[in-house]
Amino acid sequence: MRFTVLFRIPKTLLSSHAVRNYSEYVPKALRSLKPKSTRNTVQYYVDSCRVRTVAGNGGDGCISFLSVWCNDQAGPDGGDGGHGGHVIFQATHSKKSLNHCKSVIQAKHGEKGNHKDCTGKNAAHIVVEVPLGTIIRDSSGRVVGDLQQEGTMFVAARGGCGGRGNKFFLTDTEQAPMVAECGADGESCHYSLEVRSMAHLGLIGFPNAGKSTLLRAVSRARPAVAPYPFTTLRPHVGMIPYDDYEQVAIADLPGLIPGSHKNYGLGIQFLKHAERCRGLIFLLDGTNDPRGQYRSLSHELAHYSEQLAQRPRCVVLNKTDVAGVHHVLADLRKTMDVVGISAKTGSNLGELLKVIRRMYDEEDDAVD
Ligand SMILES: Nc1nc2c(ncn2[C@@H]2O[C@H](COP(=O)(O)OP(=O)(O)O)[C@@H](O)[C@H]2O)c(=O)[nH]1
Ligand SMILES: [Mg+2]
Repeated sequence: MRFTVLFRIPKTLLSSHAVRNYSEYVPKALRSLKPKSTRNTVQYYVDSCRVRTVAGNGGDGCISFLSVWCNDQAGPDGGDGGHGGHVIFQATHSKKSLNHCKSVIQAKHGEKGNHKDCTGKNAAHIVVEVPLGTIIRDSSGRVVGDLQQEGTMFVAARGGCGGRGNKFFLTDTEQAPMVAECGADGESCHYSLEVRSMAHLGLIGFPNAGKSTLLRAVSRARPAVAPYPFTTLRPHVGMIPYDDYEQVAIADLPGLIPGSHKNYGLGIQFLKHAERCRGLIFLLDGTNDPRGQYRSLSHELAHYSEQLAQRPRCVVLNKTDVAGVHHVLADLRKTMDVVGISAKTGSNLGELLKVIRRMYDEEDDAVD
C-alpha cells in the first residue's frame, strides 16, 4: 500500500543543512539602510557670553462702567493690569557652562485689566540657571553680580508694573472717572556673563603633563585622557574628600601652551578660571625638560596676571615611573621643593594629598 504525503515541508527546514554549506555559500553582509544623522553633535563649551534681557511690560488698566438690568449706571468696574515678568539669573551647581543661554531673553507681558473688576494675570518670571561662580557685568564692564552660592539670584531686568483701572480712581467727587493707567515698560539691559570655576586649587601644566590623569586618580572627576594635546577642552573640577569631612576642590585647567599669552593654541582663555583659586599646583612632565617647563609656565602666568603669579604654589613632578625621571627629580630638588609622583601608577599620591591639604589650610587661615 502506498501513502501520499499530504503536507508540505517548510522551506526553512529544507534549507537548514543542505544549503548552508559554508564552503560554497558565503553569507552576504547586511548594509545599514538608515542614513547617518546629519545633526552636528559637536558640543562647544561656552564660558562667557553677552545677553540682552528684556522684561515684560505691565498690562494696561481698564476703563469700564457696569450696567445691570435694574441699574444702568452701577459705577466704574475697570480692573488693574497684571505685572510684567522679570528676567532672573540663578546660580546652580547642576549647570557647568553657558551653552544654554540665548542671546535675547524675553519675559512675557502682564495681561490687561478687564471689566467687572477683573485684574489681569501677572506674567511668570523667567529664571535662567547659570553655573556657580558666574560673574555678571553691565554694558560698561562694571561687575554688578557675582553668583557664588547655590540658589543666589540676580534680577537682570525688572518687569513693568500693571496700570490701575478706573475703579481705582473712584472718589466722592469723581463718580465716573474716565481715566486708567497704562502698564509700565519692562527694563531692557545688556549684560556679559562669565563663568569662573569655583575651585580651591588649580592644576597648571602643559599638554600631556598628566593633569587629567592626576585629577582622575585623586577625585571622581572624569576628564578625557589621551597622549595628544588638547584632549581636555574645558576645565574640570574634582573634589578630594578628607577624613575630617573637609573637601578640597581641584580644577584641571587645560589649554596652556608656550606662547599662550600671544593667543597661541586655545590662548589663555581658561586661565581666568584660575583667578578664583587660592593656590596653584604646577604639574611638570618629568620626561620633558621639567626645569624649562617650570620657567615657561611662570612666564605665561606672569604675562597673564601679576596677581595670579603671586599666588601660593607647589611644584609637582609627574611620571616618576618612567626610567631616569628619579635622577631628574633629585636634580630639581637641589633648587626647589618638588613632590615626585606618578599619576598613572598612583605612587606617592598620599604625599601630594598631604601637601594639597596643607596649602588649603594655610590659605583658609589667611582668608579668615
Ligand atoms: N608613564 C606615565 N604616563 C603618564 C602619567 N600620567 C599621565 N601619563 C600619560 O600622559 C598622557 C597625557 O595625559 P593627560 O592626563 O591627558 O595629560 P593632560 O594633557 O595634562 O591632561 C596620557 O597618555 C597618560 O597616560 C604617569 O604618571 N606616568
Ligand atoms: Mg587633559
